[in-house]
Amino acid sequence: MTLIHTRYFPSCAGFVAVTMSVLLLVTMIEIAFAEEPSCYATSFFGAAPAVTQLPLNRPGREACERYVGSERLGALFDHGDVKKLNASSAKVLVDAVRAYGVVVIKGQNLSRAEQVSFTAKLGEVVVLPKSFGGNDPEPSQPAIQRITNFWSNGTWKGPQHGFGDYWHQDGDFWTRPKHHVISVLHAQIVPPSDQGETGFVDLRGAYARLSMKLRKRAGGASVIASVHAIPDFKNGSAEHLAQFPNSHHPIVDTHPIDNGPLLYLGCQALQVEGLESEASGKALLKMLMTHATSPSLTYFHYWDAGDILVWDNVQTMHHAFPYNNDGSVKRELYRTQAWPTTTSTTGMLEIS
Ligand SMILES: O=C(O)CCC(=O)C(=O)O
Repeated sequence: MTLIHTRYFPSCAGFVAVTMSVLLLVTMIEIAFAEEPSCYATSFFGAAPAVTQLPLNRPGREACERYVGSERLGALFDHGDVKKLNASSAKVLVDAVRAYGVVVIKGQNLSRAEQVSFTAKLGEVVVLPKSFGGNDPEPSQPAIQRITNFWSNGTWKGPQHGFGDYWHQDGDFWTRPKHHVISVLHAQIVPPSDQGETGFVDLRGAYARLSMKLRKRAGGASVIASVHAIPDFKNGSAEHLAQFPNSHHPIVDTHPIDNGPLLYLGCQALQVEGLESEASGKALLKMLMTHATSPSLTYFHYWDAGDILVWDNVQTMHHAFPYNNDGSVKRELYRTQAWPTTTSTTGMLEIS
């Protein structure tokens, strides 16, 4: 036995040593020749990656002035004129919205009716009560939300006009699973390029980067979305507001399609239940908002006329940022929304 040991052990150890050295060498060569980490590298923070990987929209990034932050939001979808989008490209788009949170489409020019048709390729089109949009309906297009500082009759809305100028998630007031709303925002006229951007927060990233202690504390809490608390609905008629019961969302939540973990925050105006007191709930929501809106988790989109942004509200918050609204500058965007239609939980979506 001893003989066998002394004869075979050294050669076995030698073999292991040689193998280890070769492996180490290969690893060192791989590291030495690996490409520089790309600024397009994406981290999906628990989302199943997109079936088709897309580059991110980061023009000007080399100057480090814009678009810094989130590693995932703002993928560029380039399938030509979206008026001609076929079902398989629409499927790629819906999957990209799930995986990247926010998708950017450049160089489009859609009429209101064409925007509604495009939105219908992403799911079931949402129609909101007219009074929720500040009584500014688009004539004969109930699914369109006018997001602009001029009324449809051409008069200026005034310096106080604002819509969506706070961090929020569209659709939080719908009872689950209808809270899973995809928004489509199309820019027709935009202010000078350094103003009026839309900011986005990555709520999957916000969960991934939260301390274990805060995850545990937030794990017992939910936000209560009430149409009465949502600033954009302040002009909603009593009749329309009465159609929406409160909706409760666990703050530590999962994505309805791929089950990836995320934070669901709604907006700062919401009440929080599940903690020792209302004040503790508010304090927790404030802390999580501060964490989620930190620069490393945000993407700011600087608009060009013709842009379309498509985003998933379950996994992002957004915020309209200021511009010189003195009546001399127009900002004219149109929003539609869809409930995505899905037949599986793996991230592969079927278009209705
Ligand atoms: O105008 C913007 O930049 C954002 C609009 C908005 O908040 C919304 O569509 O919910």
